[in-house]
Amino acid sequence: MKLLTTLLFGLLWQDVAARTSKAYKGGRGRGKKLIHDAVRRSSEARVTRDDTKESVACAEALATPIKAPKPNIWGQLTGDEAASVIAWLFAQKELNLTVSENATSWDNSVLLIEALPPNKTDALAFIDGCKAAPAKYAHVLLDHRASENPTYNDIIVGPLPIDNVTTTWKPLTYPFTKKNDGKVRNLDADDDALHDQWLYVIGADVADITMDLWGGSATGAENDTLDIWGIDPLWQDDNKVIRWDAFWSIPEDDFDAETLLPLGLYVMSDVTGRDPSKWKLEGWLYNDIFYNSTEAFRDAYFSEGFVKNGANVEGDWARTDQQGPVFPLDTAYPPTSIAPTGARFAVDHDNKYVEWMGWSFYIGFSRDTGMSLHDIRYKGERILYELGLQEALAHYAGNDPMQSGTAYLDTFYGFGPYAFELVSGYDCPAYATYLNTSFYVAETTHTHISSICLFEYTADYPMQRHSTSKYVSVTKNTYFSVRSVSTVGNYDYMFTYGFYMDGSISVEVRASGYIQSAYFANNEDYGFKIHDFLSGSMHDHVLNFKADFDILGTNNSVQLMSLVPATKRYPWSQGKTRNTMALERSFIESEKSSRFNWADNGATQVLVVNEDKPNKYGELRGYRILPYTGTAHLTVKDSSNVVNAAHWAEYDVQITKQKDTEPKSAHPYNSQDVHDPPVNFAKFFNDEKLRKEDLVFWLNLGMHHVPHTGDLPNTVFTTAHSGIQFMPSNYFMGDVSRQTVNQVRVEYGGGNVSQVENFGQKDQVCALDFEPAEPDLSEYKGDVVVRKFPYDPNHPWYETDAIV
Ligand SMILES: *[C@@H]1O[C@H](CO)[C@@H](O)[C@H](O)[C@H]1NC(C)=O
Ligand SMILES: *[C@@H]1O[C@H](CO)[C@@H](O)[C@H](O)[C@H]1NC(C)=O
Ligand SMILES: *[C@@H]1O[C@H](CO)[C@@H](O)[C@H](O)[C@H]1NC(C)=O
Ligand SMILES: *[C@@H]1O[C@H](CO)[C@@H](O)[C@H](O)[C@H]1NC(C)=O
Ligand SMILES: *[C@@H]1O[C@H](CO)[C@@H](O)[C@H](O)[C@H]1NC(C)=O
Ligand SMILES: *[C@@H]1O[C@H](CO)[C@@H](O)[C@H](O)[C@H]1NC(C)=O
Ligand SMILES: *[C@@H]1O[C@H](CO)[C@@H](O)[C@H](O)[C@H]1NC(C)=O
Ligand SMILES: *[C@@H]1O[C@H](CO)[C@@H](O)[C@H](O)[C@H]1NC(C)=O
Ligand SMILES: *[C@@H]1O[C@H](CO)[C@@H](O)[C@H](O)[C@H]1NC(C)=O
Ligand SMILES: [Cu+2]
Repeated sequence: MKLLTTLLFGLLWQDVAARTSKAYKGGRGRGKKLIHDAVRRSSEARVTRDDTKESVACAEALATPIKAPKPNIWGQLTGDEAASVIAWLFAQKELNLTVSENATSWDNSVLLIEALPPNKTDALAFIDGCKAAPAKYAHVLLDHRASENPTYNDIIVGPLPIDNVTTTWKPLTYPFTKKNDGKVRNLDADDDALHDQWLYVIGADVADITMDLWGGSATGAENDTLDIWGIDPLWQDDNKVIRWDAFWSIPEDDFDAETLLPLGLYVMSDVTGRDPSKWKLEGWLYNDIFYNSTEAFRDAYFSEGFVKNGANVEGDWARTDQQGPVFPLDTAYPPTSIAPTGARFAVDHDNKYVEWMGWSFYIGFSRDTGMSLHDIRYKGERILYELGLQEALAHYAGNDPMQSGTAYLDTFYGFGPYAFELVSGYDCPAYATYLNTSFYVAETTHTHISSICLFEYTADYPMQRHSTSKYVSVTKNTYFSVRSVSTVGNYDYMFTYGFYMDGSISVEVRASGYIQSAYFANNEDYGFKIHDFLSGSMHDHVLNFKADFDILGTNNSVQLMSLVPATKRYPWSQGKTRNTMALERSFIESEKSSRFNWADNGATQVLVVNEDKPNKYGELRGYRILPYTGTAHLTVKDSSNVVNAAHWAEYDVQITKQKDTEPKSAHPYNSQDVHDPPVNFAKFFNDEKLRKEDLVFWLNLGMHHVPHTGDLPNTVFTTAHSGIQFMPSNYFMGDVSRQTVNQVRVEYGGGNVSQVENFGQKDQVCALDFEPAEPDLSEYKGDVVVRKFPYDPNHPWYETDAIV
């Protein structure tokens, strides 16, 4: 059904009538001002309008096309560039590459081709100066498996465009702390053998037990009702590679509930080396009893007195569809935000460049971390050179080896490939402007249509207000959001960057999706019991963000300003002391003291300032960094799982001197060598001076998540969220949101309004076609895939699964 509602845009003013405290009883508006009234009753639009206004159709909600001032140097490779790099790589005989579709676990293949981000040094000369754009290089990741010692090899290929004379490749090492040959060992090289020759063989071996316990088996057969998978990262101590795997029920329908269906049986194996015939089964754990062989486990199982626990089985409790009686009125359409006069921002789609109300920025995208923002400026003055996710850790704990051994470092899976198409009207308002993202997989480029959304939104609270007996002044809080969602396995992470009219920026992450739960037995100290045999396994989500501030240039300092209790005697205090408070200021001098947590009671302001450019009052212009919806760093000390692979997770705030050799706090394969990972963040801290330097803030968002019954079937975004704000601190000479016309001042007195000042806001009438608010979701697509080798750009196809 198409519902046509006529809305009058002008002064939203009817609420004034409700102001009883000011004894207002007057008429509604004066002459030129319109009254907005779009109340709908009994499905009949009842509209009050000024008949002199012509009703025209509301504008298309598309962003104004613009041209970015400079090309996006943080953008992706074009399809042709990726195709030329892959063709060139296959021509380099020494790389000994096999096309992915024909590669076995003993062949070398190409895992990734993407643009290598430029060094900041070169980038600044281009974006701030008149130097040419930095030379473009491809970052290539090879899966080197034709070896007893398989490795992932990072190499750099370029400069682009490819030509057969000047193009070279060499190991990529400068962005990593491990200064070897750009290689990290690959513990997953024998993934196929692991399932076919190891886990399913074990599953078949104990099929008598699993049939008896749960009426199913995990043997790799079509009729399996059980699954076996385990810890990540693998145990890597004493030069061995040890895995613990758990048995899980496979859901009977399409709901992705497997992580809610643990069965409480765990098997340990030594999978060191590439020869599955040399792998060893090290034991079994059931109900907190360890058995050192399958034989010992079977003997115990079939002996008298063996305690068998129940199974977690799927049901409506694990399904997300609507359940229970429908609430009265819930089938009526809920209030919906619209953009009646179209998008009020401008976008260069090709360059992923955005301008809105004084703000501008470029959007980058990578396989590891998804979207990132670059060269964020307000009125042409850069505030951040780079803002983006670095890594996400989900560190579990439990009495059992599965939960105790789980500490996902999610860039291993990648946020880019899992940033799927957003659901219009649900993930983002239906009027949002969308961008596509692309990434490379196995000689193809996949495009996820509409996987980044851009939109304005008017908050449910104003930016500013004040009232007196003579006037009321209030300003709308309309902000700009950039959003994407990555579904990494069982979890959905929603990332939102917000830009506000007062010059502040927000970084927010929310989590939904299925929790990874634990079998309940003996896990009381690690979670709530949330279903018959289920524990909501405790875990810390820690998400590291890089914020490379440039406050009025790159010579920046970190000032700490603390509110402290004080006892003071003043000339006027009559000889007595007064218990009061005062400010204490200091600077962080070096990397010796640049890792810390948010102060208790929020008592310390963390300010990034430019000491050389005070304002006219002598105060340092800068930005304050503050948490606003709770953040988290890792509770675990010296984690046995991640060892040196996630030192970035240890503090809330960590500040380093910017270096081209330290562009990222993590590497997607840190989990493959946790003792000696490619990027060991702790090595960034070498006492360098931080006064008047180019600074990078590594900030952690996160949640200490102890799932309760309300996390079933899915965790909800309302409470699983974390955020940080960057707010101007003496940066501007006043609140810059005063520039917006989207405010009103109503003068009144004696019961009459004498003036309604609306500052020239758009005073417009248009007819809203309601249909766009409920977009046609039958147009939702899977991946758009274009093969790059052999390359035929005219042959894309659609694929909805198995993207990595
Ligand atoms: C894979 O191998 C088959 C058989 O050798 C060959 O015909 C095919 O072209 C190969 N695939 C690619 C993409 O090269
Ligand atoms: C090249 O790779 C193949 C497997 O694809 C392997 O059998 C061969 O030994 C490799 N050659 C060299 C020189 O490494
Ligand atoms: C980036 O900077 C590093 C460190 O100075 C240097 O080794 C590297 O060659 C530079 N990369 C490019 C692409 O210029
Ligand atoms: C490079 O050489 C290959 C094979 O020798 C050829 O197919 C290709 O067209 C050449 N590329 C360029 C850019 O010259
Ligand atoms: C699966 O099928 C095989 C062969 O048909 C049968 O032996 C086995 O019992 C079945 N397993 C289950 C769990 O039904
Ligand atoms: C397993 O445990 C039994 C009894 O505790 C012991 O006798 C045996 O040597 C152990 N076997 C292995 C392989 O460790
Ligand atoms: C997104 O991709 C689709 C399919 O390839 C294409 O039709 C559309 O033009 C792209 N949108 C943008 C903004 O590039
Ligand atoms: C930044 O500071 C350095 C010395 O620390 C100085 O040489 C340089 O000129 C300063 N840059 C600016 C833009 O003020
Ligand atoms: C308010 O308006 C009423 C009706 O126009 C008028 O009688 C009254 O004097 C006005 N009061 C003031 C304080 O202006
Ligand atoms: Cu969680």
